[in-house]
Amino acid sequence: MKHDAEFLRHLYRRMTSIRLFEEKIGELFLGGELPGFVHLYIGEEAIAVGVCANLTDQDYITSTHRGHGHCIAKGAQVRPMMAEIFGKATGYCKGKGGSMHIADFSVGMLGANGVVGGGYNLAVGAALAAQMRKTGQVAVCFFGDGASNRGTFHEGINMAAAWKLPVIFVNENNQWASTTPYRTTTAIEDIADRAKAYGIPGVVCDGNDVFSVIETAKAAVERARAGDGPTLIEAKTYRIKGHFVGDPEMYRTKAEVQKHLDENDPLKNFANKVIAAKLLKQADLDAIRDEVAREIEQAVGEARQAPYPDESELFADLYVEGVK
Ligand SMILES: Cc1ncc(C[n+]2csc(CCOP(=O)(O)OP(=O)(O)O)c2C)c(N)n1
Repeated sequence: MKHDAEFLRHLYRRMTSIRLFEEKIGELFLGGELPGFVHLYIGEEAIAVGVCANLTDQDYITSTHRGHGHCIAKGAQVRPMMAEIFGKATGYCKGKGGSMHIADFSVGMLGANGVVGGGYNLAVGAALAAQMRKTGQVAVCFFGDGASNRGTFHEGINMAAAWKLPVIFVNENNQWASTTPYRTTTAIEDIADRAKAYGIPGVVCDGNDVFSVIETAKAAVERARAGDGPTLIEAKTYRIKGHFVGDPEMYRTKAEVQKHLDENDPLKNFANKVIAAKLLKQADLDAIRDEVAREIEQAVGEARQAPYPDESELFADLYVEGVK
């Protein structure tokens, strides 16, 4: 492992922020404090953090209905995220977007998306803009295994491949699309194999190992920046929590979930590796966790106190005004 301690701390801080943020959101939702629906990213932290470790604030990502982790990994702040999920005026979208529409353009996070498969062509469009402006930016599209069976997947990848756009398609294969297991909807073992049909590289990585994701995404980002076009990455992982908070999960056993949690938890994987390699100590990891937990508690406290958006704001921000 050739990463320095500062970088490793950064990775752990981001993964832990996602884990603790999501645990807190689950608790608040079940406590009746949050409106709407929430879909948690627990167990998939290594994918967003590993991919985004290769990006700058100028690069773009598009996200899914399970988007909190993508936001945090790209550098969005937990305070306006929390406020947004509470529906408060201090949130990223002034409380009018909620969990599935958090965006932070200042760090290139183009938005979570309630439409499954809705991110492909936003990413392709962002990549096309980058190519035309010759900025060297790349765009990453995160999407689920269920979303890979939508027509927009094929349209988006085909156009990106034909035009050699700087876009990376990152499939988070967590084995489930709502209540449907992957193998009952998809005949092939690896979604990455579909890349062949578009003449681009298709790579499988271990989505529970942040280092595997970092290496895989690094090659794809370099290829995109060099003008050689897109890559399809499939990060194999598992959806630890229900599809949404409150999902009774009648479609799988608790033992199956526990097995994955015991064997493949990306945070435990990370801790075991860095401690065994004597790069960080358990005390370093505990200190990061405490710091993150305090930050999230503070975000909850502030979000609870914050006002709801004013009625006069109801139709504000529906259309962009004053584009120069
Ligand atoms: C176009 C569209 N079809 C259906 C839905 C309902 N829906 C919401 S999430 C979901 C499953 C998505 O599964 P996957 O893409 O594997 O993502 P995961 O939830 O596993 O992260 C479905 C069918 C939707 N939101 N949008």
